[in-house]
Amino acid sequence: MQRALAFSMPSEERLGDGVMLLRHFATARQSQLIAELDLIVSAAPFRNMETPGGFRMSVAMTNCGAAGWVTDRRGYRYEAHDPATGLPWPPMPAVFAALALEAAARAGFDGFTPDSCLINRYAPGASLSPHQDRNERDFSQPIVSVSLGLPALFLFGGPTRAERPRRLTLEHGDVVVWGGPARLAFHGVAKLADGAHTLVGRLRYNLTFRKAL
Ligand code: MD6
Ligand code: FE
Repeated sequence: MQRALAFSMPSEERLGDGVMLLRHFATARQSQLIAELDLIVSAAPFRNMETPGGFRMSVAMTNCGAAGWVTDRRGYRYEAHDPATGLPWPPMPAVFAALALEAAARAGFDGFTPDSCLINRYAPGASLSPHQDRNERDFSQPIVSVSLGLPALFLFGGPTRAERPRRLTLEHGDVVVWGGPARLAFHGVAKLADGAHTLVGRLRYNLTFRKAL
């Protein structure tokens, strides 16, 4: 008799110019990724940051790597130090950097060496309103996004807010790479539905790798 597969088979889907969805690409590394995530969070705890407009974000965030994305009343930017502790952000684990490099290469972006990984934590009800990622210096570098835990509805639009976004369900282990002509596409995450993931519990994590500096 054939043994059950431990993970769904990875598959690749080009969603448009510069956008690639790598289903289950991160699943085989899930235990290492979560172990490293727990270490990062013990040094740089999740926090709900404030937007420049004074709203508290429903998504909790932390970072690793040389540069961490932050927001407060003074604006959005990258910082070398965690404002909550005054310490440098924890270093990027090798398994994170390798995953991002390999995923970017699958999408046609060779030599991706991220210096920043923003870690988002969604509890049921949390959401991220549509935005562009434009605090990085070099838009020729792609972004690699890794989803862990509960599935989320990802809204992926165009270069302005006017385009109707396409709706993608991102599941545990899925990786999205985007760059080139899609680098400044608007995108957001709908309110997370409640559920339970066997490894992660009632949460979704998203790791977003960028070359910020
Ligand atoms: C998230 N992701 O999936 C939020 N940005 O939780 C992002 O904002 C994002 O997934 C740029 C590129 C890929 C992303
Ligand atoms: Fe984003």
